[in-house]
Amino acid sequence: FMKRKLGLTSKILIGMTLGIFVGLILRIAFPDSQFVQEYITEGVLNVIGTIFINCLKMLVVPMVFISLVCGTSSLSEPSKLGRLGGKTLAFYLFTTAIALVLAIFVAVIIHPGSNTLSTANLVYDAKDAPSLAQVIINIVPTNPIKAMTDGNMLQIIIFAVIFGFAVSHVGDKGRRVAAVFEDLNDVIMRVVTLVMYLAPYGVFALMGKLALTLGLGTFADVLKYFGVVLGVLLLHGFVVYPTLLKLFTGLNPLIFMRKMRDAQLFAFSTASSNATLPVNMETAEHRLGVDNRVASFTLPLGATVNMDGTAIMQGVATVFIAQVYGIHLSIQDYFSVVVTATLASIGTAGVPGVGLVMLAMVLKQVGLPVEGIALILGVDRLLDMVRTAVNITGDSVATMIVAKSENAFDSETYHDTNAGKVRS
Ligand code: DAS
Repeated sequence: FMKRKLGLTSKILIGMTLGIFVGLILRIAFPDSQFVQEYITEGVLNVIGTIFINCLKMLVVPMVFISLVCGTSSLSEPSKLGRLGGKTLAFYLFTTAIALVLAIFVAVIIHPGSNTLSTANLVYDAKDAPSLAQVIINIVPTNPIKAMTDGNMLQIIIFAVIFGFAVSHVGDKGRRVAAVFEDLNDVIMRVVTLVMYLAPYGVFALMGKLALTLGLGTFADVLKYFGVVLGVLLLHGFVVYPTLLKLFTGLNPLIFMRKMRDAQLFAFSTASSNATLPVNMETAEHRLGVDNRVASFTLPLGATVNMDGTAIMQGVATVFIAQVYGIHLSIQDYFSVVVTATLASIGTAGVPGVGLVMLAMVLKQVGLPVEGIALILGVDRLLDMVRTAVNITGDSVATMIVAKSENAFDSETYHDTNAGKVRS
């Protein structure tokens, strides 16, 4: 039974549960053991978990470049590319703004931040985030190969789109080049499914290490903050997204949510949109029926510019910190939080903890003390995992809506429960 029937999702969930269980047992049995710390937490678990994440990250640059060249070379008219880009960006900004308004509204109503929290001697060194002008200038790579070695996603996307567009404008030669990229795309997607076999083991190690290192003490005083962020994340992920999908495509959102489970579990375990991108693309194209020419564009772009989950954390954190410091925020302040957080999410890549870097930028914008971030650091890792799952789900919802509007969507694949299932 174990061999044949268990799908990847169940194996990942078993890996996750076992990891947490083993981690907690070790933590209780050997509370301050140097051996456990050195050879288990930082040893075996750290090695397996990091190798698993690196296997995923290893795929991101080649897969995004190859798949984008494939996708854009099949979009012959420039107007199509423009329309696709415009629709995608508009929808990303729209859902991020909804997420922020929802977050701020709930945080103001529930009022998680009370003045009882001590704000004495808090320290947080904020890394400077790039200015908006710098972000826009940085989008064009001066050296595409360097952009690839640096993993600069926006620069890789721009270069691949221009290169792919040029491929579709050199006649027969272009068709031969496009055919090569189609084959390479199949190969890279096969590598993705091979890496997915590692998931149960990788997730076991990641959860085990987390259970061994997470300080539960900090939860007490910021439990309300944690609860509000988690609540809005779940609301956005399980209510807003299914509603938008139903509204804009008429499709049954339950099928979407079920098929997105693997990608969401990857995002939760890795806390990295970038690392989850290969799985999200494989899901979109092979299980949800989205055509490569849309998914290859909207998902890499979304992994970088669309972070609804992160925006929710930023909205709640801003209100929470203002409440703890007893600082009143005006409607204008809230509005500038929405604008700053939406724009901040554009310039940063989908890697663990990037949400906090952007939060510092948002707090500075409304004149709140940045060291207030020190209050929420302790619970940020767990929230990062949940908000990353929301981030990539948001990318897929927008992809489905854009694909359907561009007739680049195969309804049969979407309704086929076994389409593209990874059989291990
Ligand atoms: N972990 C980031 C991501 O990959 C989100 C965040 O840090 O808020 O999407």
